[in-house]
Amino acid sequence: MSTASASPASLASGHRQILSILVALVILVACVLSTETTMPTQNMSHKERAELREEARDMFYHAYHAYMENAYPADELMPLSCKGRYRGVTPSRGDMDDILGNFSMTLVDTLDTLVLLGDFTEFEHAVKLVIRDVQFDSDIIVSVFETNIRMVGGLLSAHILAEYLQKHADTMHWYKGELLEMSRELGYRLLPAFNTSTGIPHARVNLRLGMKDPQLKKSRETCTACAGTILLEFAALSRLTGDPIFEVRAHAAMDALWKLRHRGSDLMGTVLNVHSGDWVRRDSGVGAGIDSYYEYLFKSYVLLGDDKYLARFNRHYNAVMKYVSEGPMLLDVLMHRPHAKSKNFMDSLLAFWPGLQVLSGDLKPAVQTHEMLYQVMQMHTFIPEAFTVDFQIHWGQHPLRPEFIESTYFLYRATGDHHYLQVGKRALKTLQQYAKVSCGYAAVNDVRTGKHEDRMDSFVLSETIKYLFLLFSDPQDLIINVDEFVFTTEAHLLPLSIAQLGNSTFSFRQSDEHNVLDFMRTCPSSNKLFPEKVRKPLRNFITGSCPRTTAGKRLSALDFQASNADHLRAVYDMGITMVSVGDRSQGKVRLFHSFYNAKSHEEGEMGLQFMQEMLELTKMQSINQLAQLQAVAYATDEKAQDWIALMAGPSHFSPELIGDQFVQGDLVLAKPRRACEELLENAEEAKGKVLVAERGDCTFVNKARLAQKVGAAALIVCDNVPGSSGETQPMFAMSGDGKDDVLIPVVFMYSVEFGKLSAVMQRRKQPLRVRVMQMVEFKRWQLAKAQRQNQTATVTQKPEKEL
Ligand code: DMJ
Repeated sequence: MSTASASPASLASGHRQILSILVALVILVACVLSTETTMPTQNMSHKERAELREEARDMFYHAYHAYMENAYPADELMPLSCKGRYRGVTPSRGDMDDILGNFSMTLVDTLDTLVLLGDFTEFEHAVKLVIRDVQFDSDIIVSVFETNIRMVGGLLSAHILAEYLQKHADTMHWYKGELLEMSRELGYRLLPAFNTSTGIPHARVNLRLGMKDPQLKKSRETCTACAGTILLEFAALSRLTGDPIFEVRAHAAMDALWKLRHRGSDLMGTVLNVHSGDWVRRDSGVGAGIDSYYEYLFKSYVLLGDDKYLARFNRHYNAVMKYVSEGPMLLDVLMHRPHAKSKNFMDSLLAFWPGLQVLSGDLKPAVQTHEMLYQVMQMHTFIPEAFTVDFQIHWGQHPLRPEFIESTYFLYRATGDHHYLQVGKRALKTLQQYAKVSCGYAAVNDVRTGKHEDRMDSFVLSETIKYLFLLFSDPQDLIINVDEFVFTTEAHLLPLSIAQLGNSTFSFRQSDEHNVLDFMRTCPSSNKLFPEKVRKPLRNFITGSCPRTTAGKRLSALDFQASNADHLRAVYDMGITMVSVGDRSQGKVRLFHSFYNAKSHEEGEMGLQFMQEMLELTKMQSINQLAQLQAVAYATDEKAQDWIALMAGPSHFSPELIGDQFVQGDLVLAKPRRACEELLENAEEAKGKVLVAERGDCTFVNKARLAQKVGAAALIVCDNVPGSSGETQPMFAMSGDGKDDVLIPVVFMYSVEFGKLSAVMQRRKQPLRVRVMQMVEFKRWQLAKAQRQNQTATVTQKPEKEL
């Protein structure tokens, strides 16, 4: 491909592929380096396991009591201020608050964990509180997905367990199905969201007004996971109440989603228009925006016994394994161009995937991806919200999510390998050391600094600690047999016996074009697989512990996959060694080639060619990186003759400044500086200017929306980690939330670079005027200027010479 003639899109995708190959090379070396310190898998004694179980129990009570004593009836505990978070009262965090409905979410979400812990007294007390205090008739817009998984799921599971205790523990005889009635009422309040031409529900609904809330008039977009994570709860709701409407609506939404798959690739995008059914974001992976859609396809089959869902799951699963999965990594591609990677980072939500793979019987890739995630965790203490393919931090937040522990639990259950107990122990101790505060557990704002955030999501109690407790419990320690239940995406328990309640509304085996058997993957059986054998090659690439299975034509740099043990061995045989450079934690490597190390002269020649190709690819990678790098430039003199540019990172959610486009304006610092409120104090001043907001407290895109609302020409988000710099840290692109409503350019600056700008700003008496543009364009501009100056100098010198 000639770079000069390629279109920008194909160029970008080509570069992305190359980039992923290169960074993949780095990642596996990083695995090797970082696992040198990995503890060997030791069997865990029964005593230690029991101690860890009790520690998980203590963790639960520490968080639960902190919430109950300081926050209840609020939805969430704010662990740093040690008080409750109420919608409409606590300062808004923007869209993130759609999760809150002033319905005591944390308590509802936690009810079934109390039963698993065997604390019937507290469960009974908590159920009474919920019945007494929780109501839904509020003029509040909530997320349909979150309300369903946390509230409807929490109420249903608690109802089922309350009846179970009545039967098996001779307690709670006063209970008459009140929680089920509450979940029915809440279900009804969510139903207006399903009135769309496709049947795919809106993302948000007003609990009191349904879709009649004027703020919802423009509601169009939702994510695939949001629309596709309804069926388990709604089917249970219908079957337990005898009211078919919920299940009918949820099946219809699933059917509509299925029709939207790309017929060529069988992949789904992440954001769509609920009315037209058009895709808004065609990125396709297994993490944010789509995760639990796949989970619910598979679990709907398990819970309801409808094999059309298994067939659908298998179709998608095959597509994911074909296009998205790359060795242990899972990288987004475009659903309509699945050979092109669309991102070079992964998000922490995809950590649920190995757990789902275990349930579906594909253990080997589950072990691999889990191992990769474990490497990331060891490198950064917690798994950051997003990390690049070479394990660098893309987004450093960690809200104490459960997914990695959930997968650890399922892998342990499937394999019995004590490695997973050791992993769980490390996760537990990390939470204790870095997230525990006097009032609960606090989310980590940035895994690099360990700084806390005033946030404890309800899933910490309903999932994170629950899965830890389950991991360290033997079946006989538990009051219920968890194997008789399906865990929803929020880890609520729905009994398999729900299938027996049947569904009178329509036939389950409706016409479906797919034969399940056509899509069954052949996969290793969990009985025969020893996970250690799968994990080990990921740690021992360089020592070449894997036998080389294929011989044949030369491996080219373009085909090279660092996740492929044969490729690494081939590279080694060609006389190429990899040596780590700089800080080991960055996992950077340099390649060296020598004929002396090659297995044969012929392979030495191949190695030389491989090195040349690698060099070419590296050059292209830096061109690509340069193309994405943004610049914040300012003039150093009054006449604006000389300019300096400071590097900045782009964003995924704002328009790209292409070619010689730039935005110019005076710099204005946001007040308050993090720009997370409804409005800025200095909104007037910010109009038409380049606004600066500090990173933190709310999402990048929320800051951007606020900047746009006050009429700023552009936004610079500056880092909140002192001393961070683009010189020492990889530049990244800020992620958004899938909506395309930000129309002003938004760039990110690390602290050192912004510090320079801020120093100039303070020195100047006049406001500092800056230009936001592409770095490559800035360089071109400067070059052209220098050439012009040279020419002028030559022209003015010429006559003198002639004289
Ligand atoms: C939970 O609410 C659920 O697991 C959901 O499916 C994904 N996000 C959170 C936990 O990270």
